Amino acid sequence: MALQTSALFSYFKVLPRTAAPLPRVRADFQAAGVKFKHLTPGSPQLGAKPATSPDRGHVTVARRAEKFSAAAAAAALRKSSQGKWGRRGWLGKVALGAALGVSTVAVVQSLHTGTLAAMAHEVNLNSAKGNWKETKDFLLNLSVEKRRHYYKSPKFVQLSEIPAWTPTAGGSEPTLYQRNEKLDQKISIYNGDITTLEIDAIVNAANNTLLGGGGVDGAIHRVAGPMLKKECESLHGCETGEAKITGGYGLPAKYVIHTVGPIVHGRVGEQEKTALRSCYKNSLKTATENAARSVAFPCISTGIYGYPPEQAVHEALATVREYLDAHHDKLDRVIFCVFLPKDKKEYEQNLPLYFPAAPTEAALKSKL
Ligand code: AR6
Repeated sequence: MALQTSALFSYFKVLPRTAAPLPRVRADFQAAGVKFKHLTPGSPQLGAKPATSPDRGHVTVARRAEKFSAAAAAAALRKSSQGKWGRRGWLGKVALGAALGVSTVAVVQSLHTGTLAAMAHEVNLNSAKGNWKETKDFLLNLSVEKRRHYYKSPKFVQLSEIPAWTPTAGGSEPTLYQRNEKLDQKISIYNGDITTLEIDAIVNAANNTLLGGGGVDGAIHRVAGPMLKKECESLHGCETGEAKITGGYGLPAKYVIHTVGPIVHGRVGEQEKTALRSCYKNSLKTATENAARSVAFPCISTGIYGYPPEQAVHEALATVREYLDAHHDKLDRVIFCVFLPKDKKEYEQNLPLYFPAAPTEAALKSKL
């Protein structure tokens, strides 16, 4: 941008001193649909009364430009953003901006916002038409404030509204893991709908096709919109225990990490346990590989796939604890998003085993 800005200034400097660029400028104006009759090398405003400074030319033209309506200027800028001027498009905008007395900063800004506005015009998250890659890139490059215009629902929950885990002293003995105060700040239980979370990534409990389904998968696809399915189609399914990432589209989350949990028929065996742990581990790995620092998990496999929630909670907590022990610098927050009251209870009861409080005096004494 610095380079572009200095190029803009050099272009300004040339304008009043030489006659050569003027026909080109005029052509640019005409191409933009602006009737700028007075802007000729021999006109009293420029050519016949040579400017002694770059400013003078700018000011004279600017005064004349007051006659132009804002609508004409907007139309000209719009035309320019359609690429009609090819590589010279931005120079044309600058010349036009100068002619209209617009500051260079404003012109440079218009280059940026004009492009975004043009893209925004094409983004329709309720339609499967359009290019998912372009839409995804567009949304990922927006600031969070700008991305909010595209959320399907006006209701969203910011990370700052979700409290970190506070271990309760005395309620966590005997524990399975060592106390680590830093990790407590990286863990939360959130009771509610995962599709409302404005964080880097939410995890989807999907199926092997990745083409949508019921439960949390259905909810995520509904809010994200049809572009999500289009991107999922390009992934060609997902093995049980693996994870794949897509954009979030109409969701407040930037990314969706799709994982496929094991289906449990009857008793939970080693295979199901390992597969469930892989879901959590591979989802976290996918998050960190994509610089997603806040991640929310639903209770994978515990709905339609029939994994008993009171057993699944241990695989979830152990895997997240072990991943955080090894990669705490890559993650700011891991949220266990519990939807049902019984899941909330399970997590509240079991979290102290994996993220324990400091031992109480009684516990310390009993060890002596
Ligand atoms: N937010 C958070 N959690 C939710 C939400 C929500 N909006 N909706 C449901 N849950 P399930 P699975 C909880 O059945 O067992 C789909 O058809 C729910 O209460 O969604 O892994 C897929 O396509 C439960 O605790 O996923 C697969 O075919 C948890 O999410 C299959 O279901 C998981 O329940 C996957 O089954």
